Amino acid sequence: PQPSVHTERGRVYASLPTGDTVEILLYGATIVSWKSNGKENLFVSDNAVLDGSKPVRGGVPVVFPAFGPPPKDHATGALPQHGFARNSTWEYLGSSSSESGALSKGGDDSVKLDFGLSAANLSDEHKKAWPYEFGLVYTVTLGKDGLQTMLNVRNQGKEPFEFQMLLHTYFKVDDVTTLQINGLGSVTYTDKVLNATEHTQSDPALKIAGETDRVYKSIKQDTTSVLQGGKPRFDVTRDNLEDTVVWNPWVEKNKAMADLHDGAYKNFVCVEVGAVNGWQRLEAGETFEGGMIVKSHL
Ligand code: TA6
Repeated sequence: PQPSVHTERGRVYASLPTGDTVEILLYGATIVSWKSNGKENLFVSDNAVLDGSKPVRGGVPVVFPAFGPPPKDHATGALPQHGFARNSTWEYLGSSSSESGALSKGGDDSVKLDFGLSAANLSDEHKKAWPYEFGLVYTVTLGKDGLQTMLNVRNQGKEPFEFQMLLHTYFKVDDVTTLQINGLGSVTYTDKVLNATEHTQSDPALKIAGETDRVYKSIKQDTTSVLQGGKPRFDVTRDNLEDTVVWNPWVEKNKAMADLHDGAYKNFVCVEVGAVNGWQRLEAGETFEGGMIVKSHL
């Protein structure tokens, strides 16, 4: 049997002969479901807004061209928090399953879905706020060994521009209080819960015991792992990206977010790979590509 892909009502669905599935909204090119052996890997809030009126609270929102609140004195300063990619409608460019992705030997054990966004797809407001000729191609590859996403950024104009990018992944977990995150030991991070002060993590493992919002930077080794109850659950490997954000809103922030249902914080942790430490500069005609490979252990 071959992988199957179909689109309906602004969503693209793909499945493998193994039964693994992925579902992507054209809105934000937001992956809203990735199932391995029938088990959901991604968290989407019960109160998530899915009609395109605001970014999805969950799945894998694409953050571009700025991470967080854009600095007022920067070219991205007039854009919304986390930029416009996650709240614009992308074009579905098609699929291929003969590709031999990094996850598999190609053939029918992987299916690659391509999505595109360019200045032409933007609202007038966003185009005015950031008037650069850019082109994004976002590739989601569902493989038997996991999920790979890559964002290709091209400067199609004559002016150089600066950007940040990040994949704001909400991983579904049984209990955030009994998980640990490995791979960030002795890495320097900005702690946004402690007034954006700089710290270096001494422990090899990070545990979530309260609101957590840390931007780990220039991480040497490329994989961050989430263990649930001491057992490996997700391995997130960065591809040409050096930074990883770990976020959990905990009780108070959860209550303050209308699109995050009560108690939701217990069932997700965001491990977000990106290039968010400073700005990537693209000269006219240049491209940048970065992404992740996620392995789900069941
Ligand atoms: O990635 C962490 C973060 O920047 C947090 O500071 C929090 O703002 C989170 O993103 C969610 O942002 P959003 O704009 O989706 O509500």
